[in-house]
Amino acid sequence: MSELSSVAWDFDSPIYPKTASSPSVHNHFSPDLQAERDHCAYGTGSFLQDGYTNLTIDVHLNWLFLPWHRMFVYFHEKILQKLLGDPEFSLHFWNFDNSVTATPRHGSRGCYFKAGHFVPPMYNDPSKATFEANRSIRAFDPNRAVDYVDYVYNWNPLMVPPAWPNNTVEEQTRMKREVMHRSMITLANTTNFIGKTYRVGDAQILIPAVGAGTIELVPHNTLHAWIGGWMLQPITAPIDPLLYPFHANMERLWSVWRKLGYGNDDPTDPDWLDATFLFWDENAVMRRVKVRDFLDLNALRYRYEKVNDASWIFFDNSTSPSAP
Ligand SMILES: [Cu+2]
Repeated sequence: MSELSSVAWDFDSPIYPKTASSPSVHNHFSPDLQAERDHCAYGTGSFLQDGYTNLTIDVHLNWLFLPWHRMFVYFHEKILQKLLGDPEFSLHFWNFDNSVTATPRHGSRGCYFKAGHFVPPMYNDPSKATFEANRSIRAFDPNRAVDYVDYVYNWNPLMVPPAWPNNTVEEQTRMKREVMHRSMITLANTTNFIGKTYRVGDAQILIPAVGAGTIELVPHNTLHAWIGGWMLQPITAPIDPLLYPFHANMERLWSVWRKLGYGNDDPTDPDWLDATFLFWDENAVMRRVKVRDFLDLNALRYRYEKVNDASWIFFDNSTSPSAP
């Protein structure tokens, strides 16, 4: 996968074929619709667990979040490869966490100019099939950088936001770096990072701060809220093409976390490793896949373009306004 930051993007490379959609009706096509059904089936608590009449299943707010969404993105990518007739096609990732200063500057005020802090232009251009009108106004305003620091932040008492009183660009940026640092490092031992255990017989977890892993809670949940529109609800989020590069970056962040050290490693609990899901593959064959089959990125033939994660990895809690 390659980086999809607003500075590195090639404007002329549509992920979706331009002919596949009619902007006046829908700006997405069938893989999204199938994805919507998959996500709805597993992601809204609409199914009962086997053998129970009162327990539902959900892949959010628990330890299934990261592996299930990796499967989801994987099959989506496979289906697009098939439709495009291009086995080399790969989804981009939108590394919204990239707070390195970008050139050129963005916006009429020329103020928020961090590389990953904007909805990538291809997804904000009404002439592209990757555009979606049903988003919050925030996602269209070049003067408003992505914000994964909002009131939702307070859902987890461990993650009370740092106080940066003057709200300058650099303070905003430092706050975002600190958020990433907390979600990926400070608070991110295996249990906290992957999310709460969730086994057959367990009640669906409904309170984000109770079950979600650190990056599911922030920035994932908060960015869904920031983008708004279809992205506000699991049942509709797959309609917005932005979901896929967004989640591709979530999966990338998981792989970054694994490499950070600190004893970071995936759970070894068989209830997690053998959790099994059904997905349609690129040949319209229903596949039964396990979490354990989606942990080795080499086996999946995934490789991520190297990008700059250093700004939040080495966040040092300094308050110097001149820090990068
Ligand atoms: Cu989801």
